[in-house]
Amino acid sequence: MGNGVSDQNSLFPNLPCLHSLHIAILGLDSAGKTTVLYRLQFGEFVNTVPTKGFNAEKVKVSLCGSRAVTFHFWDVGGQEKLRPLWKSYTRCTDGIVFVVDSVDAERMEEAKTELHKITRLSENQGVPVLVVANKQDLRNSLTVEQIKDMLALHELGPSPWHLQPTCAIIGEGLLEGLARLHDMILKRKKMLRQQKKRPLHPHLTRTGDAPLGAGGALLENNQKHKQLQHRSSEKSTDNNILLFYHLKIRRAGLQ
Ligand SMILES: Nc1nc2c(ncn2[C@@H]2O[C@H](COP(=O)(O)OP(=O)(O)O)[C@@H](O)[C@H]2O)c(=O)[nH]1
Ligand SMILES: [Mg+2]
Repeated sequence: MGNGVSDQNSLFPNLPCLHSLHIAILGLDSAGKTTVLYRLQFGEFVNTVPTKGFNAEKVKVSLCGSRAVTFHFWDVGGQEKLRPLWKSYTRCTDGIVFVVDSVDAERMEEAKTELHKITRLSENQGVPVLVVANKQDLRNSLTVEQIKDMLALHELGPSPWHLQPTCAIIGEGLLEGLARLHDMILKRKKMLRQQKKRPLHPHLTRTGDAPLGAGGALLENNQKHKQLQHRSSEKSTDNNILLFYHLKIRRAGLQ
């Protein structure tokens, strides 16, 4: 299997890469998040098991127009008890990929609630969102228009968004969606750079400067994580440390 991890990190594969884009992959359990991640990483279908913690992978993707972009994906478990932890993974994120199961009409309202909850957090205001309408290969999948209405995407507020129909099993629609997300991220970064040049009132903070240190909140959430999961594999411990330093370095780089 080919590995899409960036060359620049090949000597130190676990070191955070400042030039990669931090992307949180969220959505209800069984929507297809991990299938999306592995499809992008390996270029083929990988059978998944329900994600108890999260998967973190750096993947270099060739987008349309021969742009090669390194994404650092954080695919987080979508079970109800794990959702309070999502906000740890969206702190300082460049973008959110929110995956929905297009045949799961019954839980579309629940998906809507979670999507709006996470995008309304103050630190996520304005963060671009790629909504992935997955499992479009299935016969009774809802249409993109129906999903747009059911998720009330027009009410997402200041976050720019794009709704992409996909079939993660064969990878259809994923690169198009990522290209749109990348465009939205670049646009926002440009806007933030311009805002930074303008003087601010001394009592105001800029968007993205979370009042709590990212590391502090993360450690706080890690404790909840342990209580909730009653399970801590070596991989997830390594990944927690990796996420902690990744966010610390990103914040230092942003200041
Ligand atoms: N038919 C179909 N099944 C999919 C698709 N994407 C994922 N699945 C299946 O949906 C199930 C849940 O996928 P998974 O990636 O583990 O979901 P997660 O809980 O969101 O990470 C698995 O059985 C996948 O094979 C898709 O595009 N089409
Ligand atoms: Mg999963």
